[in-house]
Amino acid sequence: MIKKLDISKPEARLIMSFMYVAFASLLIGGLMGLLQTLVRSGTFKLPFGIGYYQILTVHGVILGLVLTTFFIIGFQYALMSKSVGMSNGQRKLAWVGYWIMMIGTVLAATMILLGKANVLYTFYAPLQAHPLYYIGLALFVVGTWIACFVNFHQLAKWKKQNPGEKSPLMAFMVVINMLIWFISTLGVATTVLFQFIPWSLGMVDEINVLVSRTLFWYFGHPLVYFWLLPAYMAWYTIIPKIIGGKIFSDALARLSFLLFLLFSIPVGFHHQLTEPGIDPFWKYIQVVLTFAVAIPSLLTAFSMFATFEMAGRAKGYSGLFGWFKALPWKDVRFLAPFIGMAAFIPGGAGGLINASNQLNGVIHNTIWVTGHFHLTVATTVMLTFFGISYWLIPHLTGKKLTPQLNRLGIIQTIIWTVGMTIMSGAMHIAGLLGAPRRSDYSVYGGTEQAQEWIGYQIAQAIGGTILFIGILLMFYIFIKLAFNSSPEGVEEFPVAEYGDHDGATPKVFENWRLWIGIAVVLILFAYTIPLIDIIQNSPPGSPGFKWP
Ligand code: HAS
Ligand code: CU
Repeated sequence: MIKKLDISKPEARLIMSFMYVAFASLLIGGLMGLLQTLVRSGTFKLPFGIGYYQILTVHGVILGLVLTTFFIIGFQYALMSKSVGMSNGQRKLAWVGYWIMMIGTVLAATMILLGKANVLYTFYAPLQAHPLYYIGLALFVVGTWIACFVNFHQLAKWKKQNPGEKSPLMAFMVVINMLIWFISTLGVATTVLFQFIPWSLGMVDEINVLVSRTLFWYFGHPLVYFWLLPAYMAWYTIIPKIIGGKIFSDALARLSFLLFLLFSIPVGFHHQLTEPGIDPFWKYIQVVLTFAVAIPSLLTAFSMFATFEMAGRAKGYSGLFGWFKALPWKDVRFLAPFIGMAAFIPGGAGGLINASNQLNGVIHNTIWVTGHFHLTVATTVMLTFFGISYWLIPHLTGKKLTPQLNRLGIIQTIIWTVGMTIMSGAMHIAGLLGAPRRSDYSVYGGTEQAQEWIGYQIAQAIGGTILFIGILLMFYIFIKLAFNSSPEGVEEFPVAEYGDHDGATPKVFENWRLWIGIAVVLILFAYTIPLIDIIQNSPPGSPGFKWP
C-alpha cells in the first residue's frame, strides 16, 4: 500500500499561486506564437512598431521558462505534499521562493516589453540586453533554488521520521528532478553573474562568446529534461491509477530517473556541434553520452506499454492488441497525456537525428529544430501538463471535473493535436528544405530556394491559429476548473499502487552520495578539458550588439 497524505488548504493556496502564473503565461506566450506564425506567413505586419524579435523573446521566455517552471514547481509541491508532507516552515520558505521568482519574472518581462532585451530565451552573446533582464533571470533562478531546498528538506525530514523505509516514489522523482535543475542552473548562473551582468553594466567591454554559450548549454540541455521529468512522474505514478491499472515496476521507474541524473547534464555540446572552437573529440564524447540519455526514455516507453497491457489483461482483454480497447479513451485525464506519449515517438526520433553529427549539419539553425521542440516540449510535455491540470486544479480548489469539462478537454486535446501536427510537420519539412529558424519574414531576394518555404510557412500559420484556439479553450477550461462552483464533491488526486508481483527495489538506489558523485564525475569528465581549452585559446572577446 502506498501511504497518501492530504493536501491542506494553505498548501493548496501555494500550489494554485504557481498555477495562476503558469496559465496566464500560456495565454500571453500563446498569443505571441500566433503573431510569429502570422508574420512569417508573409501576410501580416506587426503594429505599433513592435519587433519580431521582441515577440519571439516574449514567446520563448514566457513559455519555455516561466510557464514550465511555475507549473513544474507547483506540481512538484503537490506530489511532495501528497507523499511526504509539507511543514509550516517549509511552506513559508516556499512562498519566499515564489515571490523571488515573481520579482525576477516581472523585471525580465518589463525589459522585454520595453524592447530592451530582444535577445531570445537563449540570450546568445554578443547580442546584449539591458542589465535588468539578466538580473531578473538571476533572481528567477535564485527563487527556484529555494524550491529545490524545500523539496530536499521535505524528503530528508520524512527519511528521519521513517528510518530505513524506502522513500515514496513521487518524492524520489521530484528530488532527482530538482537535483538536475540545481546542478545545471549553476552553469547559467555563472555566465549571467560573471559574464553578462558586468558586460551589460559596462564594467567590462568584452564578453567571451564561446564560454558564455558553453555555460548556457551546460544548463540548456538538462533544462529540457527538467520539463520532461514531471511528465514522466505523471506517467509512472498517476496514469496507471487513471486507467485502472498498477505501476509496472518501482525499481525500473527509479532506475530510469537515476539514469537521467547521470546523463542529462554532460551533453550540452550536442547544441554546439557546428560551433568552431570546441575540440571534435569532446563533441564526440558528449554525443555518445547524449545517446545514453535516450535509454531512460526507452525504458519509460517500455514501462508505459507494459502498464497499458497489464491493465488491459487484468480486465479480461486478450490477443496481441486487445488491451488497447481497455484504455479509457473518453477520459481526458488519460487521453491528453497519451497523445503526449505518442508524440514523443517522432519527437524523440527527431532528437536522435539532431544528435547525430552529420545530420545535425543538415538541420542545425533551421526551423526543423523548432518543429522538434514543439513536438517534445509543446506536445509531449504540455499535453501531459494539461492532463494533470484536469484533476489537480479541481482537487486543489475543492471542485470536480464535470462531464462537460471533460468533453471540452477532449475537444481541446484534438484541437491541439491537429494544430501541432500541421505546424510542427510543416516546420520539419521546411527545415529540411533549408528554411532558417529564429528569423523574421524575408524572401531572401526572391531566391528559388526561399520560394519553396512559403507554402510551409502558410501551413505553420494555419497550425498556429488552430493552436491558439486550443490555448483559448484551455484557458477557459482552467478558469472553469478553478472557479466554477460544482456541488458534486471534490476531484480525486489519483495515486497509483504497485502490482502484486512488484519485486524489491535495490537499496543502492537511495544512496544519494553515490549517484550525485557519479553525476559530478561525468560532468567533470565531459567538460573540464574542453572548457580549459576554450578559455585558453579563445579569440579576443566581443563588444555588445543591441537589436534595434
Ligand atoms: Fe531536443 C534541440 C537532441 C529530447 C527540447 N531540443 C532542442 C531544443 C529544444 C529541445 C527546446 O542533439 C532547441 C534548443 C534551442 O533553442 O536551440 N532532444 C535530443 C535528444 C532527445 C531530445 C537526443 N528535446 C528533447 C526533449 C525536449 C527537447 C524531451 C523537451 C521537453 N535536441 C537534441 C539536439 C538538439 C535539440 C541535438 C540541437 C539541435 C540543433 O542543432 O540546434 C532525446 O531525449 C529523445 C529520446 C526519446 C526517445 C523517445 C521515447 C518514446 C517514448 C514514448 C512512448 C510512447 C507510448 C505511447 C508508450 C527515444 C517515451 C504509445 C502510443 C502509440 C500510439 C503506439
Ligand atoms: Cu539537448
